[in-house]
Amino acid sequence: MGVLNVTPDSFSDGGRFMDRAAAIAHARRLAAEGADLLDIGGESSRPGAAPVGEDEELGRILPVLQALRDLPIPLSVDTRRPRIMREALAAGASMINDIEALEAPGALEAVAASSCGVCLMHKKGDPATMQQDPAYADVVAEVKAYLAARIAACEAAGIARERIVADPGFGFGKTEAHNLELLRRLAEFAELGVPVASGWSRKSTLGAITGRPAGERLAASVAAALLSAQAGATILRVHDVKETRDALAVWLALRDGTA
Ligand code: PT1
Repeated sequence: MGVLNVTPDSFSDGGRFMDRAAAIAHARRLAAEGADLLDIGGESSRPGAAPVGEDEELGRILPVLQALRDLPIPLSVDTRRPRIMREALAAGASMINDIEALEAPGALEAVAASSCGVCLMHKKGDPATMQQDPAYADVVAEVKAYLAARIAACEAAGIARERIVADPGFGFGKTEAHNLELLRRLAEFAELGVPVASGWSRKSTLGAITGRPAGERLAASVAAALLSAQAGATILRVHDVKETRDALAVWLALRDGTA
């Protein structure tokens, strides 16, 4: 899953893709580099990010979504808002990626009314404050129980299990130790019975490990993506599609004896 930020304040792209044409061109490049899926976001959710108005978010996402409908890969929209979900689905989105796991009033209904896929992500708190001393007794147990409950809520709302992906939400209300514990035990999330997604790309825990700023976390991001895949994640949310695919190709050649 290639990341397409259509935000002026995104944590690593620094607004370079605010320009609509640039965002569209970048999406085409990610697709050409081998992305199986693109995730279009109009509101940054990195730590400390402020919420964006609904009309502003819609105005960022919809034109890009419409311009990319001819791509041969499905498009996901990263949003917490039911109105944006409905408009994005009407404009051809195939998946909703929600860092709030459809908790907003009306979100379950918006997704249930279509046949799209949905990514349910765990977070503790809101992006503006979520890194202020997050605490868990057992981070894996708590995140897993939350995702299981959200999967059950989806099924009760008429969203079939086959449409659902679960994501532990690396960096969302988690310390470096929490993020590492979740990655170390990521294989346990298979017990949820749905595909697992993982997003480590350029995140601050990789900065803490390597001592590098967001723009220099490529190798660390590829390593985290590969480790996620080896632990069973089948959707990797990444900025650097080409490099991640190469790393996966080496592992898959070894695993499957295809080279
Ligand atoms: C993610 C994800 C996402 N991450 C899904 N959607 C972001 N499903 C946005 C940092 O610590 O992992 N899964 N949508 C980006 N969010 C963050 C969070 C970016 C933390 C940066 C950090 O640097």
